[in-house]
Amino acid sequence: MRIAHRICLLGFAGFLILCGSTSAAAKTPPMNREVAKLTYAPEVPPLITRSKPAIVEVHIESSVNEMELAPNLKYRFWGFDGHVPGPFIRARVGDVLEVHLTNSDSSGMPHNIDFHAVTGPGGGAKVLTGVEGEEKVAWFKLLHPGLFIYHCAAPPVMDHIANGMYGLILVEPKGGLPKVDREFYVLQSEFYTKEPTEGAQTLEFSHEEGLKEHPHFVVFNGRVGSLTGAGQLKAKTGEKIRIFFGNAGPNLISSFHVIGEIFDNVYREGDLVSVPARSVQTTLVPAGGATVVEFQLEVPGTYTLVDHAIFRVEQGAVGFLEVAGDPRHDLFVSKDDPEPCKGCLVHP
Ligand SMILES: [Cu+2]
Repeated sequence: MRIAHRICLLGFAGFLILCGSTSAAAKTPPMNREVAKLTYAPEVPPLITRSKPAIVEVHIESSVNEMELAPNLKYRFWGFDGHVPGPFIRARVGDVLEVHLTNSDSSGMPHNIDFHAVTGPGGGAKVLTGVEGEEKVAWFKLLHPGLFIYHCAAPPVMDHIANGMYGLILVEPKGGLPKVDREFYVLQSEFYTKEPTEGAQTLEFSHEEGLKEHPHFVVFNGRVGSLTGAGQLKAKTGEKIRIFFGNAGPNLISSFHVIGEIFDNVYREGDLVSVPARSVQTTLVPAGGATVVEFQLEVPGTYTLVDHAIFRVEQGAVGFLEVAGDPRHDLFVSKDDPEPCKGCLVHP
């Protein structure tokens, strides 16, 4: 068994050998190899232009980093590549994902990755668990197109997710996705913290609050304000945009909505095979799920991304898309100037 296993790994390195045993091994044509271009939210890697499947090499590091969770409040995030959410991975159906996961967490915790895009035990977690200083390598053939969450699944899994170990992997369908003008990576998640002591500048994780499903923060892209101010998304009228939206949970379902827009296409639950839903106001995204939405921009101004379970806006689930362009008085006009919306979190 051990010898067969080694032969299989050698096969993946050059000639992909699909194996159960050496005698049953079957060869497929050689696959090209490429190193995945990883990006961090809200950036998305470029469209795949090749026509043949490839071995897609992905290098990811797990670590613990103190970063800002809310203005003037820090948190010890457990994350991938020092980012929360982790890198966006873009591949295509039929590709082989070659994962190199290095544990750089000096606290001594083991980490791994469960890719929801991977077919096999634990979504890969069972073969990727590594301790400090260790690099684990595994190969997974991507059988299903879609937009998928990945997350650490080392025990206790809920703590590893709650502390920031997640991201998105896009498996493009055969033939790829239609070109749009801009793509964005937005991921929602919650954070559960203890009541801060007076003057504390660092918040501490609370497993108990997680059990009660009482988050203190519900955020986009890992912190309060990631998509506001300098972080707001930008586009122009006339453009078609696509948002890859994930919900890492760990507990809540998201009611994803963009104030002032109607989604032209919703690839519900990240399903890139079925015909998308058309003309949708708000779409549900389960914990551990994702969606892809597309819409055309007609009227300039500020649009607001929210979880329409609207109290969550006060917990951080809000972001802006600033759209530049000439007014469209044929579509949106008033005899009065816009009223300032003082103290309003959703209409800047
Ligand atoms: Cu972990």
